[in-house]
Amino acid sequence: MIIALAGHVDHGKTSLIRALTGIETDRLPDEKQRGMTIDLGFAHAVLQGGGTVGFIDVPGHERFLTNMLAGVLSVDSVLLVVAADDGPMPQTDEHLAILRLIGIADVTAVITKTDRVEPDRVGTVIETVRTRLARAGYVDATIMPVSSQTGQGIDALRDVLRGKAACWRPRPAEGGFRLSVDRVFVVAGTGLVVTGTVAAGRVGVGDRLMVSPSRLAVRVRGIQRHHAAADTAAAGDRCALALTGARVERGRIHRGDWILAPHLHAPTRRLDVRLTVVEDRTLRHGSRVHAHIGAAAILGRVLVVGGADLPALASGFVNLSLERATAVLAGDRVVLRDTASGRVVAGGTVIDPFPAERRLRREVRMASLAAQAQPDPADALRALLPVEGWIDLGRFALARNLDLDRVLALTDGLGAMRIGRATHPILVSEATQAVIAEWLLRRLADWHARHPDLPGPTRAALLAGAAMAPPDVAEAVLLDLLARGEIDRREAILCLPGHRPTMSEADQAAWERIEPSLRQAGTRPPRVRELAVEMGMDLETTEALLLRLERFGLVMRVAANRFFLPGTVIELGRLAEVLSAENDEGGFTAAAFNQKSGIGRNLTIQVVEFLDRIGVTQRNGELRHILRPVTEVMG
Ligand SMILES: Nc1nc2c(ncn2[C@@H]2O[C@H](COP(=O)(O)OP(=O)(O)O)[C@@H](O)[C@H]2O)c(=O)[nH]1
Ligand SMILES: [Mg+2]
Repeated sequence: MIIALAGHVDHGKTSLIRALTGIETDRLPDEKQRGMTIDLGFAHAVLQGGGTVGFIDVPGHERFLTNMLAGVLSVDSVLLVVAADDGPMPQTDEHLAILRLIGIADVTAVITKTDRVEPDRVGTVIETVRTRLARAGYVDATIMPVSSQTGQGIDALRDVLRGKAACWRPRPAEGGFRLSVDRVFVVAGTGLVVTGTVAAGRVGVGDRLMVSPSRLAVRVRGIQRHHAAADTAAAGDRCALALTGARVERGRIHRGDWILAPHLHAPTRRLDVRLTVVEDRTLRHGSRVHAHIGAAAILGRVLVVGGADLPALASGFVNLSLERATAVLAGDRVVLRDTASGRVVAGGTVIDPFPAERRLRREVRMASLAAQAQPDPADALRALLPVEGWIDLGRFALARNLDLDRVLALTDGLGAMRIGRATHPILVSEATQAVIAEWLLRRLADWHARHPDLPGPTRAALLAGAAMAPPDVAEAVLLDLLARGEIDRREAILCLPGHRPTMSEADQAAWERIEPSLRQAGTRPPRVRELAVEMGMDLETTEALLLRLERFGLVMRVAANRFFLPGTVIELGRLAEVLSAENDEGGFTAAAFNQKSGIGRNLTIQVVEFLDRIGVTQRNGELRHILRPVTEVMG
């Protein structure tokens, strides 16, 4: 169990940890000299009767609020320290507000320095603190008076902590490993070490992980939990990881970086969050903020969904755009500080780390965010589907650090279709699928109507302009239509089943002039160039026309510069069959073919090679043999 401390500067946080654990957490020379905590400190106590509690000491001074946030954002339990002589002070209130905003479940108040005041005063402070805790929602919080100086109350506090540790349910170690780095240092003989509280999953010695957003590949060489070597660490543990890797060195890993299972590396700069504004402040639409996420503080800009400022104590959805990408996921805590005053303005959790770029009506966007804000993934899917119409399941799984298989299983009872590639499944509501399918079929029919002489559009041409859904969703619906035979595919071309191209009137008219000319020329049809002159057209137009006619099966391109009527090809194929039958060896030579056909040597070569190509004949040295009757090949 990891407990962070919070409270005003000089109220005795560091002394309390020393009294509980014997460990001095102010370790920087500056901290020792000034007697003030500047950066995070860590200590642990083995409790009598088993269990270890780790403590995160944080600075109380407002100048070091960033460090305080890095300490409390990752824990689920906090000791709020209030000195009996001062009573609650500004940072007491600020810290308490932060705990409430980020949803710290468990808060215990400790009244310190009781040796310095009269017992009456202790009672008064306890009552004041009780009122403030209740106002922040911590109605039943335990309040313990102690003196770190005399040790009074420390044992009783230890008992309270032991009770907590005994019934503490650590976060389930589900999902991929995540840890936000709060310290980086080099240990002689060990190398680079990072520390942090494990946000999810588990890690073992030898694991290959990734530093995000830098995408640095690392391997875990060693793990320490509570200052002792360990083989694994899991969600809720504080641990130190010794990392190795080709490019691992000090300046490459920083506080606020994430150490992740490699598949979770998906840094993002835009995220949707749900925030609550602190008392007496307003979260302004468009304002610049320091966003505290994990152990990082990143500059960013607030866009309140709906565009209006969020007043004090209001909750609402906000789109945050950050200056640096970070590997946040849904459920991660966020605290915003005003850049001008440095004060905390709002806090809450990430709802969607990967909001889509599309524009949605405000009500739809609100409904979508409300659906995604449901913590249970099955509830979220069920609520989201009718609002969005489709859900990218891979992204949904990633956003919540869930196995894709688990998410797929959750979709079973939803009465929606799963389409798309296995690696990129998309859940589409029946209504949305019907809308997209209808659009695709109508567009394809329109295309056929506009281009009756063409077999059909390419996939890209058909999908272009499908604006009601992202391209991958429309494509997934298309794949489904292909699988169900509602659309046919010929090579790269799509068409409605039964679509036969029909010739344009102009081509029809041209064909009526070309056909007699080819027929008259018999087995020696004119070259394309000659035909062009005859028709009074230029060469290019003639060639394009002949290629279109070929698609309708009216002519065949036997040589680069010559098109034949199919009937003529059959006639010449029969000739080859006759020659073969006459020959003792069952084959014929090109010379024999030339002699019999009288079409000339050059054209003979072109014709017999064409017959080879279409599979009528097969060449064996000088001789050619019949493979299949020409009428069968021409079918
Ligand atoms: N008399 C007395 N002094 C205390 C007690 N706790 C802390 N102090 C003193 O208060 C000052 C600030 O304590 P420190 O632990 O550094 O406070 P922090 O800023 O909250 O970490 C130090 O001089 C401590 O010795 C206590 O219970 N009794
Ligand atoms: Mg301190």
